[in-house]
Amino acid sequence: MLGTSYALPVQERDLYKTYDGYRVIRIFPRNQEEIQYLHGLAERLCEVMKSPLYPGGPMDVMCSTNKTNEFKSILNKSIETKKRRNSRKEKKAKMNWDDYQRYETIVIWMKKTAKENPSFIKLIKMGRSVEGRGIFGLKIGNSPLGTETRAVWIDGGIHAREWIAISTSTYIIKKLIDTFSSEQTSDPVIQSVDWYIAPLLNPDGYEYTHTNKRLWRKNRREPPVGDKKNCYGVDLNRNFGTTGFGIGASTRTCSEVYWGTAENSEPETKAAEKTILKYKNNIRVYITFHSYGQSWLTSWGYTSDLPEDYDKLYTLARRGADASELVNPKREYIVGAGGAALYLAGGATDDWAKIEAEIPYSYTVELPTKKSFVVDPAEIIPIGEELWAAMREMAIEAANTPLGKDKRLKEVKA
Ligand code: 0X9
Ligand code: ZN
Repeated sequence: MLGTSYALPVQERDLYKTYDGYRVIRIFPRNQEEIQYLHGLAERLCEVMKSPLYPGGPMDVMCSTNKTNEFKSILNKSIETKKRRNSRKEKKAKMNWDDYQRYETIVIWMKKTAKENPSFIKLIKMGRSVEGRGIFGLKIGNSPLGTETRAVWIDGGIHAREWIAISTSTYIIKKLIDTFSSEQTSDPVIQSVDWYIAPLLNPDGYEYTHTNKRLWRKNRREPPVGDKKNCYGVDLNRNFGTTGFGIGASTRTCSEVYWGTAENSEPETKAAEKTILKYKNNIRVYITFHSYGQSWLTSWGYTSDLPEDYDKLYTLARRGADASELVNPKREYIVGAGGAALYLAGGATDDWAKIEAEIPYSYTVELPTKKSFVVDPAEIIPIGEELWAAMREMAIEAANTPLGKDKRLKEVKA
């Protein structure tokens, strides 16, 4: 075939052409779109020496000296534009529950949602993280009893790697929006109370689990000056200033349960505390989503002693767990006191909410699975549905609980 009239002219041309002052540029296009684009560009300015046989394979382009820079600069510009377009696309990623969402997507959605439903949603700017990310909450509700309206608080994502806690919180926001915004899906029980939801209390840690280390737990506090180990991060669920601070926690910066330099030292802690304290008179039930374990943990967490009102706490938690198990009969939630049933851990939000914010019912809910922090995204909606059913029980109880501080407070603090 070599001797055909087809190939010959090309060979002749190559034989007589001198290539002084030419440069060969090697590029690795990643897909067909890039291969096509490079062909177009190279054929216009230079010459394609070798086309890639597969995406990711090498492509050689030969350019004369005066065209080399032009070729490179057009290529670089187009790479930059593509990067910008992709990052804009990422930022605008639409909220959904088919997969775990990044911080930016969640926040944009929360802001948009509040703007679109001003009659029953208010955006709460709670504060900023160590790295400066905004921490946001939503108040959802019509406050049917004005300042006397009871409320339920929900937070998620204080531990960065517990992604299901964040998706479950945003799923509950979505269900609340559906309930409040349409006659067809309205529910007088859900609508009898206000809902405060902060789905992502530790945004820096969460982003870090997406970009660097999937199983990161703490915030991203830089190591204290002089820390030889150079370890980042405070366990925010050991940083809340309350009875038992320091129990089941560590002074070592590298520890997963490092409590910080002092009680309430972290901006994420302060943001949560400040917001809860503002609404504490109305909040009757405090819930913090964690994973993993499939359990409802009641007070106390810092001691294995049970609180005096344990029966009351247990009964409501069991009602919540039962409601979830009705939605998914295969699931089994365990109910027990954190300190007695799991391990002792002081300085956590649940003890702080009951002791310092004087909220009558306080729970840490360890979401499914039983085995791992890494939960298949296909589980986001089923788990969301289970917890949504449990929230109705919380609303019933909250609506029937007197306002003001927990009657047991004196005994608790003694
Ligand atoms: O250790 C924790 O902070 C929680 N478990 S997790 O695996 N999600 O880290 C449990 C906290 C329970 N509450 C208290 N012990 N106060
Ligand atoms: Zn946790």
